[in-house]
Amino acid sequence: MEFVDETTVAVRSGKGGDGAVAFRRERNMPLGGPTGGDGGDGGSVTFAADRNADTLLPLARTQIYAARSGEPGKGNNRHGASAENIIVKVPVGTVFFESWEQVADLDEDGVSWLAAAGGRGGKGNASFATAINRSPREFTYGEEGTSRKLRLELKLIADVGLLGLPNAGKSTILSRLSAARPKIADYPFTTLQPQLGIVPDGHGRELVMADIPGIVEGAADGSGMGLKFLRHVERCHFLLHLVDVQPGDGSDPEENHRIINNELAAYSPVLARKPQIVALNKIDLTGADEAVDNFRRATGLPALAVSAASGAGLRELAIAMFDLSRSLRGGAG
Ligand SMILES: Nc1nc2c(ncn2[C@@H]2O[C@H](COP(=O)(O)OP(=O)(O)OP(=O)(O)O)[C@@H](O)[C@H]2O)c(=O)[nH]1
Ligand SMILES: [Mg+2]
Repeated sequence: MEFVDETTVAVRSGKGGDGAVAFRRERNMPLGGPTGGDGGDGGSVTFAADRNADTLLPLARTQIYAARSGEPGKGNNRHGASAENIIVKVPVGTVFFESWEQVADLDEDGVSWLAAAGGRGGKGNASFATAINRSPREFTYGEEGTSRKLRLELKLIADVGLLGLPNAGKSTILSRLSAARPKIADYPFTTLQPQLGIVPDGHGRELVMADIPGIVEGAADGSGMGLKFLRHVERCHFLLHLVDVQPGDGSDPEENHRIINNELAAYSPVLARKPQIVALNKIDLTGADEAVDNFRRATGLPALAVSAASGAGLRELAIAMFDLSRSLRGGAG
């Protein structure tokens, strides 16, 4: 399914039905007791986070969610029917903005937000009868509904953001560590949309990892896909920075590592400060050992050495991720 992570929608709740004015008809009495029923409530519009939803595409197609009005009250003390409420399912991690102000953040499965409450139904004249006024003509109108224009942004909820230049082997790593089966190919820009995978540790704990594709030199200035997918790692606890240790295009691993960090810093200082695990990938290639040493020496980083192809170092990588995750959460989980 097409991945849409930003859209605008209009919502409108229904007006409440008006209260009715009616009287019992009895012989000998021009005006019997009041029997005007209350109006029904207008329908509301609610958004609910659902972990089975993974794109805002259905909302982008629909554009407006308008609930119906409640029915007016009737004679014989009959109340008008209330309109049906609309519940719109959105992916977990959907954030709502109204005129640039954040108004809701559905960051957990099952949580919901009432975006537009239905107007309450009006009172029929039966509600106004008193000992003194036995034939009231008063009633109230149903409340108006509300209209809002909302902008929705999906920020995937992942623990780990997987970054690296095109062709670094991000999709291959994701497919080795999780049950996700992304497309893998020996050319850049194979992956065009963020992909999620769940990494189990074998002891009942798991980490959600998001592969963020499309970061290239100059992405901050709009090159290629740009940096729009980086918002999906804003809430990650840490990043897994994957570096091809022996790039086929002859480029330099340290330089490639720097490019990603520069783009991160250009996008957001907060993101640039997130803890990183650096992993050098493709150590199965000949000459990789020397390249690993060079990288560690040049950067001073304790980069892990892995091969997504052969599986070498992946266990250590997984352990490092779970350890870091635990220490970032203050020892819990
Ligand atoms: N030799 C070797 N090749 C690898 C390894 N990991 C990935 N590759 C290859 O590198 C190429 C790119 O791998 P992908 O997983 O598609 O890379 P990616 O980072 O997801 O690339 P994009 O989606 O284009 O950004 C593919 O041909 C993979 O088979 C590895 O550990 N060793
Ligand atoms: Mg990929």
